[in-house]
Amino acid sequence: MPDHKPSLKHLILATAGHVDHGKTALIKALTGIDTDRLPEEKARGITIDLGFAHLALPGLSLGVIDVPGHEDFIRNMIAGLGAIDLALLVVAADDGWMPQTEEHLQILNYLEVRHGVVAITKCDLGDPARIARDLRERLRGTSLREAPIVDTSARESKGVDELKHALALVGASIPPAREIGKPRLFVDRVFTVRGTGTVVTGTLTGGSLARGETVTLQPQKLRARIRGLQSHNQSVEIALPGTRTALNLPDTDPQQIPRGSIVTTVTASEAGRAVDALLERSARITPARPLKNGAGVQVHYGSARFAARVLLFDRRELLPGESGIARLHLAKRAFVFIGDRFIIRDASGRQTIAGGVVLNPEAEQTKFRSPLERAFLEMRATAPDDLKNLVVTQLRRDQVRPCNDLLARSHFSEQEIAAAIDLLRREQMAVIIGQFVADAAWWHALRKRAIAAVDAEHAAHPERAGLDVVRLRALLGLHDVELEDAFIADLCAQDFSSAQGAIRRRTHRPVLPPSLNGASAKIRAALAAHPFDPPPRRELVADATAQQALRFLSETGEVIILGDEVLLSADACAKMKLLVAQTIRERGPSTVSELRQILGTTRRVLVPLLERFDREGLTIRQGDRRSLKIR
Ligand SMILES: Nc1nc2c(ncn2[C@@H]2O[C@H](COP(=O)(O)OP(=O)(O)O)[C@@H](O)[C@H]2O)c(=O)[nH]1
Ligand SMILES: [Mg+2]
Repeated sequence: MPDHKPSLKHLILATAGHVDHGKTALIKALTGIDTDRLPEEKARGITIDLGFAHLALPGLSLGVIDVPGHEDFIRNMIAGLGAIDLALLVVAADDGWMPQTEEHLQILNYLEVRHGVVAITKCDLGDPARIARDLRERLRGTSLREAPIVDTSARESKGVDELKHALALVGASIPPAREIGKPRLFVDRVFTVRGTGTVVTGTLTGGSLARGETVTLQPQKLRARIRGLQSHNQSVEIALPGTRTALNLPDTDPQQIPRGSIVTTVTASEAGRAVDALLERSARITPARPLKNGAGVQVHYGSARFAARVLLFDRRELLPGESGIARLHLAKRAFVFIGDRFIIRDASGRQTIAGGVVLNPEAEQTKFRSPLERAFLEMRATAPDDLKNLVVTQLRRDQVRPCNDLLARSHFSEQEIAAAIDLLRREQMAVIIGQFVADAAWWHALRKRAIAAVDAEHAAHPERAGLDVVRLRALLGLHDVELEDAFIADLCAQDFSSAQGAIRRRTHRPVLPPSLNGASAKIRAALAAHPFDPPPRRELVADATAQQALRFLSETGEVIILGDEVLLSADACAKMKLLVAQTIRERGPSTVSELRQILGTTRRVLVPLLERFDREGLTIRQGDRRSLKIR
């Protein structure tokens, strides 16, 4: 078993450089592994597809990806770079800087590969000092500007130890692979092993994968179970981020898992066909053709390639040296995260024309050129890797989101996101309400609106309990019952309360407006005159004014409404309750008719009243008799 000692750092290294400059030979000299394994590669003597090796250095485990240098196979080259930590840029002493040296460097730059070592190869054939001077010049201003340069000759086995030393040194300065609980394996090979079934290999980032775990293959949304894993050709229980990993997915069909698929446990959202991004064009691109709005391109993302159309946000073309916001309409669905880097090549796949970083992976749901979206994208583009900026922009645009869904597809763990939300809460830029997080300014404005509506209701109808909760919900316009509930609970946490379907200020006491005094006095008098057998409701409440008075008396609890026909004073109701309980206790289970005689009332009143007592749990009906429910 390979050790997964915490002290051992796992990183992925990829080669880069022009064809025939000795990349494959150098990897063999470093690792002892010949990465050109295809028969065609052997026959032609060039690398066509990705090759893989492993290099163990003190404290460092390097997964090695050897890429093809030939321009015909750039797409395979980029597929290997989806998630690498450092580059080994190779330049032959006898050949110097060549077109794919330049193109590969631009690609590394776009992908923000900041760490690397430069090897001058075939030093037995040329003058490395002259090449080194040229290299320093060419690397100026690029992500590899500070990379050490090492002279090597695979033919004469020279410089290999120096190269290992340089790699160890650079490797030591790279932070360990991030474990954010969001593993993604970018599939670059799929094959079937007799007796084992389907195996996929790729570079694992963002989290670990374990044996027995259920994973999703994206974008095809296939579910699969991991039966076995290998890291660097050894069986393991858990594969760690930053390692080359093979997964045995026995129940899947290899035909359904093309290169470019992503194996993940992240289920928070779906793959989509539109992505908003910040595009950047290197000033070094020659010939300096513009990238036109609406152009068809190839997008290389992870180990996948997509045909796509580029919509520039606010310009007609993007020139070398410029950057701008764009929407990519993809020919097939992609599962991308905010902050992911990608490469854009022209439609015919001859030239690398731009790089980009994802600002919004769920662009399908948004209108590209709305002012809101514009503000969102422009602000996000200023710092696409800054978590606080991501949270702030998301909340400004969406106003409110379930906490667990916010930035689910980003390079940050749930804990990091929760901490960022909490920081914003303390800075009073965000509020947390139950399971939701909201933009503070928006939330306070909504609260203000709700409070104004409650106050207006109190002013207009002092006799009522408060603002009907159904009306309040409609007024909020949140279109989400859980969120409405959270809002109301938050409102009722202080100063407000909710009862009988109404929201009111806690200080609000319903008072009868003078205009209803007469009507309510009449109802009270009529109920008091015959407390146990009052006149029917329709006689007591004959008009709209009486109706309002009744509503008030009922909300204050003074009058009890029994169904559509009967009103009782609360006082009478309480007395009858005592009498019913007392009678049954003394005489045993009683019929309606017996109780009616003892109470001196009518069936019209007594039947709905007993039903109410049943509901309240005082009495229970057995046949035609009522007994007391024993609790
Ligand atoms: N003289 C000499 N030839 C080399 C050296 N390294 C590689 N080669 C040869 O250069 C050719 C291309 O090497 P290869 O590793 O396939 O280049 P790649 O296309 O960059 O992977 C092969 O014929 C190698 O034998 C070296 O250090 N010195
Ligand atoms: Mg090669």
